[in-house]
Amino acid sequence: MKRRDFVKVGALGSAALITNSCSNTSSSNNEQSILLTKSKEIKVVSTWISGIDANKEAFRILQSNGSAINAIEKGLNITESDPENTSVGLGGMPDANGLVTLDASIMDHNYNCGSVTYLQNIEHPISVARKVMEETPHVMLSGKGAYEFALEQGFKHKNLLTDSSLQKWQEWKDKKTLNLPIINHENHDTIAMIAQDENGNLAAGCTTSGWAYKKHGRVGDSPIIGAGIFVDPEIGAACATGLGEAIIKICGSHTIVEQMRNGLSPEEACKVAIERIKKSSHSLDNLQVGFIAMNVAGEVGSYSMYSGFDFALHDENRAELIKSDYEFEWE
Ligand code: SD4
Repeated sequence: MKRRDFVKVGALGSAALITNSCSNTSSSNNEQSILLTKSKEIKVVSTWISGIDANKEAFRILQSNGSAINAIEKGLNITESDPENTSVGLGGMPDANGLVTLDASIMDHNYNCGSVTYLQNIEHPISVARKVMEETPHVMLSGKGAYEFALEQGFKHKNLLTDSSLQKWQEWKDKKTLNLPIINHENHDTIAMIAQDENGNLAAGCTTSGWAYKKHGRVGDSPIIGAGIFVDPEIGAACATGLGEAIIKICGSHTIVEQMRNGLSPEEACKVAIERIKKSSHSLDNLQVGFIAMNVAGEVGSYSMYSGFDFALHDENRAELIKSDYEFEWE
């Protein structure tokens, strides 16, 4: 190696090594990349208050030597079955046509990933996404094909539209002006999660019914690898919640991981992505986006466009909801 620079990383002060293109460690390694020491402390973070219960289940799995990918799937299944969460699975708000259409994605520490979009009548889209990852040569299945695949894999057809969601949709439809509701902290609580297991491996996942009353056929960021979630085995992982259109435009989660590769802390990296959304969006009015990130050293962080975003953290010492730093005060 011709050049070595040692830097400190974040609060954990983990030693990190920056290599450059002169490095002779690998002929294919032409990029600058921070090398972080993997933490072996199990940990889960996820978006919004629903993350508390989901984290609990994910952490239970990690504690019994489970893998990060199992923790993600089983943790997110909890939120998918919760009829009180109106942005995910059962009880999720329908699209403009009154149909509950679901998006989900999952990714492990080996770049394996799977996702489903526009999936209907299946309670656990995250588990179908995992099947896509493990049982097919594909990354993404959509709509009818995703549904048929789910049935083939043994998932059961289920009506996910609860009386309460149906009633709200009916009231919305009965209004003369069919405005889309604002995506702010009051009307969305999509869950995205990152877990680290005892081997230091990371995995991430996201599951949602998307933007309430969205145009029929609309797909958000959540099932798009690089936008809704991303995991790099040597660097870390990131996930998104909020207005998917703004997140897709900047490949939000991938952007964050690349910023961490350059040596930024998870929070600094999330902030860069929010700044990029500021540049790339025509209007920031009511444009809420929240990112969470974790690097392989176990350091976590978040950042959102507006106040009101929080994330749940569960490790050996605590299970708590943490308020995210943000760009603008929500008025
Ligand atoms: C979407 N990102 O479909 C999702 C919405 C969301 O909490 O996060 N809601 O655009």
